[in-house]
Amino acid sequence: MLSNEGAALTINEMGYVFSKIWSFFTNEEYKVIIVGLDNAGKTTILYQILMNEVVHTSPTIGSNVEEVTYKNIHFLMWDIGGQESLRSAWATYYAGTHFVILVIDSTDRERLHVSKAELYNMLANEDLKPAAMLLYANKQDVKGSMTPAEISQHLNLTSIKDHKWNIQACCALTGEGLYQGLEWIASQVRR
Ligand code: G3D
Ligand code: MG
Repeated sequence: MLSNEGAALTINEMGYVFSKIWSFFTNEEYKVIIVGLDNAGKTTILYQILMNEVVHTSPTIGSNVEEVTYKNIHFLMWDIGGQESLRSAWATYYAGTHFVILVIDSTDRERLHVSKAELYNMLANEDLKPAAMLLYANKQDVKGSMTPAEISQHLNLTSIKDHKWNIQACCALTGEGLYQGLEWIASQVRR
């Protein structure tokens, strides 16, 4: 889906579309983990997706971990690239994960290698073997931000053969592109 296409939806239309997409999930429990560097836009994305819905959050797991349950979907979200000591702890959340959403700050060229290292760490983890990877190239509204193609090249995504993956341009502030990413996830569920 390497593109910026797609007219922006209004907030209400987006809420409708999301509820349609998530209705695919209603018969089974799905676990989605959302990771990315601090400041990548994870929280903004999740709340944009779940807007107008009652959201249950449990802030108890840890300071940089957020847990959200929406219908039958369990979202677990944390910052990568923080304290090294926490990394082994994150891996304990991997079991049973169906989807990993890796949020990239497309303006942050300096730290793209950190996201890359974490991506390949996750891909190598046995517990994430069945998981599909959605990458959001966020902050596309910022002038000079890296394109999905550029990020894809830096991360060497085409070398990934043992996981389904997709990179989607987005802007979490407006919601543009978020729907297309979720649509890809839904298409994986329907398979
Ligand atoms: P995190 O949860 O990954 O740490 P946040 O990231 O969701 O808290 O977002 C970090 C900052 O980036 C926020 O700015 C947020 O508004 C901004 N941001 C998120 N998505 C976008 C985007 O698509 N475009 C732009 N321009 N900014 C975005 P503040 O100023 O609140 O810290
Ligand atoms: Mg956050």
